[in-house]
Amino acid sequence: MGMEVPISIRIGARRAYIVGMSTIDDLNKRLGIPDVLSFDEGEGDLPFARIRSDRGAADVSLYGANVTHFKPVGVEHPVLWMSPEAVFAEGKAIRGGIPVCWPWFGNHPSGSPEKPAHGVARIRLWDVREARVDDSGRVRLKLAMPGTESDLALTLEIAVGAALELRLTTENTGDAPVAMTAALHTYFSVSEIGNVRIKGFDGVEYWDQLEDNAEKRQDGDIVIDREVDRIYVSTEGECRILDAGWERIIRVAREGSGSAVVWNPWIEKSARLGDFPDDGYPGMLCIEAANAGPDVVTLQPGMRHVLGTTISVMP
Ligand code: TA6
Repeated sequence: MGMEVPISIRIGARRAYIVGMSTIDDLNKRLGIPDVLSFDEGEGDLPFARIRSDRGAADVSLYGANVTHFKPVGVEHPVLWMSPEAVFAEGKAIRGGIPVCWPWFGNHPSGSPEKPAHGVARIRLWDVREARVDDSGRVRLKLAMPGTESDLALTLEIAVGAALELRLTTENTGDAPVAMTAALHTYFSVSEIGNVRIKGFDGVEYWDQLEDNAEKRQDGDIVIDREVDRIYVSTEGECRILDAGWERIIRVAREGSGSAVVWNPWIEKSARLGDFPDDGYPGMLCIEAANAGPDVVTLQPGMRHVLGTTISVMP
């Protein structure tokens, strides 16, 4: 399939998005839940789901299936970071929240300009398949990326309560094995990067993407005092972001993820990114549940793979 362009129509001066042949009004009629879930046109007139459960709030851009906002009830600061210079427009990845990197992480192995960095999922308009409140009071959305890429079909399940859960399911709909890499590219909001330590990777090997993937080993907690762009390999466990400035610990659990990416662009790279403010890097940190680097998933025909992450805040 070629790159899908979101289906939208212009109504007068406004642009209306047809999400899986549903307008925003259709979505609200079909899937809206009073006081809990509604759909609207948000930044860039893109379609958004707004979730307000009694234990947490979240926003989801249907363009890119990006959870752009998450804040548990009782937590003072939002958990996810969004660049103030993020561009919300077709063809551009949203700089912040949780971009879905799929079905390749980083640059495409072919290097073809037809294949955008971090894949196609984050620049497609997704359909909404299901919306419900589960027995534990969590609001659950199921989104589906239209079409396939290399015979791979993709859905994302999002659950919002005191914790945020994402499960990205890839299915091989073809008749040949397909190799893929992926990441839930989570941008976390932190008080100040100098106040932060990351626990959970002590002794773990990583590929340093700033040194041609040189293989190194983590000694103790991760402290960010320069540009960091690392793929931690053969690691499945949870990690914790200790933020002394906001006196909180963000817990990041992963499922179906054999690797984790840790990134902060620091000064020079931030300056090179047009949608990233020069003074933005001290307030953010990416820790990504991934299948990246050597952690390639090969899906046999008919097989499914789930890549998941659960994000929560501990006092
Ligand atoms: O996850 C880290 C990384 O691969 C970095 O190398 C940097 O490129 C970042 O992703 C953001 O990529 P993007 O294509 O969203 O600018």
